[in-house]
Amino acid sequence: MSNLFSILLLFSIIVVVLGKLPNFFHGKEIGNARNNYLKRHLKSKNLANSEYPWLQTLNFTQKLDHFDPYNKKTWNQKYFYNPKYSRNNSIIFLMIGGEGPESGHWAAYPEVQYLKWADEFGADVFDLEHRFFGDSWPIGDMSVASLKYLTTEQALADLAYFIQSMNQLHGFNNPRWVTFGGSYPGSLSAWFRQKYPELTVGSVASSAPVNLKLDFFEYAMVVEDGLRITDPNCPEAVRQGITQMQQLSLTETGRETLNNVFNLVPKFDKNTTKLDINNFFGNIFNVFQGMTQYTYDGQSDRTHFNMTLRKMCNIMTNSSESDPVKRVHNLVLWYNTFEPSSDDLTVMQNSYWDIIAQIGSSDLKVLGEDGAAARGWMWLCCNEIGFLQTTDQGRNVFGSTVPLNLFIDMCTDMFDSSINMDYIYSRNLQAQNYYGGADFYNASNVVLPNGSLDPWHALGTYHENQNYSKLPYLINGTAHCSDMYPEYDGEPESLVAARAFIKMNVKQFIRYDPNVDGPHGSSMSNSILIVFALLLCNYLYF
Ligand SMILES: *[C@@H]1O[C@H](CO)[C@@H](O)[C@H](O)[C@H]1NC(C)=O
Ligand SMILES: *[C@@H]1O[C@H](CO)[C@@H](O)[C@H](O)[C@H]1NC(C)=O
Ligand SMILES: *[C@@H]1O[C@H](CO)[C@@H](O)[C@H](O)[C@H]1NC(C)=O
Ligand SMILES: *[C@@H]1O[C@H](CO)[C@@H](O)[C@H](O)[C@H]1NC(C)=O
Ligand SMILES: *[C@@H]1O[C@H](CO)[C@@H](O)[C@H](O)[C@H]1NC(C)=O
Ligand SMILES: *[C@@H]1O[C@H](CO)[C@@H](O)[C@H](O)[C@H]1NC(C)=O
Ligand SMILES: *[C@@H]1O[C@H](CO)[C@@H](O)[C@H](O)[C@H]1NC(C)=O
Ligand SMILES: *[C@@H]1O[C@H](CO)[C@@H](O)[C@H](O)[C@H]1NC(C)=O
Ligand SMILES: CC(=O)N[C@H]1CO[C@H](CO)[C@@H](O)[C@@H]1O
Repeated sequence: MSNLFSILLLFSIIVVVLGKLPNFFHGKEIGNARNNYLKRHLKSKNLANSEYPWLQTLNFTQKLDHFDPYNKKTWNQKYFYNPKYSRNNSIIFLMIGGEGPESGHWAAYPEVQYLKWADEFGADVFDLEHRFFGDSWPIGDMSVASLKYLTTEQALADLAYFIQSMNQLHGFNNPRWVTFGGSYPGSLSAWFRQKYPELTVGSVASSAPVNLKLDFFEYAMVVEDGLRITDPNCPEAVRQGITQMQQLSLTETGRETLNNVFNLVPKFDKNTTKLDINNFFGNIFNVFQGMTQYTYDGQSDRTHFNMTLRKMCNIMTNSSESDPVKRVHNLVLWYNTFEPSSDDLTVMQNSYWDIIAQIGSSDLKVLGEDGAAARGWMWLCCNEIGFLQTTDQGRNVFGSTVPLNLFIDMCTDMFDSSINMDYIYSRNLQAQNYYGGADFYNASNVVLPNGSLDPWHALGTYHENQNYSKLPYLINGTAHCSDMYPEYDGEPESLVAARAFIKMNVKQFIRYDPNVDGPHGSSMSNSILIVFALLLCNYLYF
């Protein structure tokens, strides 16, 4: 573990201090290089190469548009290649990059679970960065016209073309690829098995939301479940705080109180609109999200001990603080010490329009690395996958403080007026129909682990079919992507069992079966199948 720590410490020196972006934005941590082990920061890429001399950082000539045969444009897609464990020239593991810069750690840090398995099974390892994130730019700006090329279908087709090309380049013999991914890349890993089954033998899709719900109010409900499991008095304590804050937000003097308690910058004033107030509650909800989503995770001491449901409930039920609103503020202060959103930890950034001014730009220089990642992620959500984390339906202790409208407005304000309610709804519906959602997701040889405390697990799929190894696995008492991280002392038994289950199935997937795999594998008819799949996409999508 000491190795992991030195990596974490190293990164704390190069923390990107964000101007106005919240530190936890829309279900995703932004720009905190210390912490985000899973989507390790771009800045680390050069360090990674000196840390892991065996790791190769390479470019792949990728197609711009897989669905237009007349479009011959190409671009450089970044990938990592780790041949350290390669013993077989046949078994290949692919880590799928997601909504942020991909770093070498996920291809090379030996304690990461799937890399331990790569070592054991002698696999070649690749890690492909997602288009429009990190260094992988099909087009050098993020205008709406350019972002039309940022879709899940293009990203899956990138993976397909990458796999086919690597098979040729490396001359893999009877290639048996297994894809891995966590969170949104977990969804891609699941969908890739569904859409391109002939290119892989199996997939692990960790904490994969495959239900593309636009209004993801269930997130808040799982947070509440987590509070209740932790301490039966905790949900009520949260409800008291939020309800009082909501009442305060309705009057001018009440808003003045909020200004003072939370040290808001900018302050609520006479010009404050409903949008500003929704945005404020969105920022408050972000803190509850950030404290829950990685609770007890193996990524660092911070998530083991400090950013946990337990800690959150201790603060929210603190009997030495009689004011429920101040308890919420204590929570914000606590969270800021681990996820600073500005230099002054006592300040709460509170401007909707500052966020829009940054993420609303299509210029990569204005956006910066973190702004670009946030914009790309928002685009995926607004344009296809939904996942908008509201509190406006179902039972939950957050009341209706974070309505869907906040995010619909955000989509329109960040992109343009064509990205409106109708557009967002219809694109989301198309995507849901295309992938099938939680109920109609279907593929063989796929393990779908989720954590019971992870709010994202509510969008997972749980229909099992052992006949063709569609294998959901709910891990009791863990959070987001917990199965992917290095082992740690005192981890729950359920996690140990989950990893063993995943590994056992990966082993099954890659098992060489001469009756099924001919001498040249099963890839003969691939190109025909792919052409067919592409036509289908064309038909459905463009
Ligand atoms: C990959 O291509 C980018 C430009 O798209 C370039 O900046 C970078 O240096 C290339 N990296 C390698 C390893 O060739
Ligand atoms: C590769 O692994 C398979 C089993 O997974 C084994 O049958 C085969 O002999 C191995 N090939 C080499 C070159 O090690
Ligand atoms: C409110 O908006 C008006 C018009 O934009 C502006 O003149 C005024 O200074 C604003 N008031 C405050 C307190 O910001
Ligand atoms: C987390 O909290 C523990 C005490 O509970 C403390 O010893 C440790 O330094 C903290 N770690 C981090 C990274 O904040
Ligand atoms: C409890 O509340 C008091 C008064 O606000 C504060 O000083 C203390 O840090 C709080 N403890 C926790 C665990 O939040
Ligand atoms: C689901 O996938 C399996 C394996 O590919 C296939 O045998 C089965 O027919 C599919 N079921 C449906 C309803 O599509
Ligand atoms: C699995 O296959 C068996 C035998 O073909 C069949 O009876 C059973 O219904 C199948 N189970 C599922 C979940 O499809
Ligand atoms: C999950 O774990 C908790 C505590 O470890 C235990 O009380 C509970 O019964 C478990 N739930 C299931 C479904 O196994
Ligand atoms: C099988 C299973 O555990 N399904 C659960 C998935 O998560 C939702 C939301 O928390 C639950 O309602 C399901 O029971």
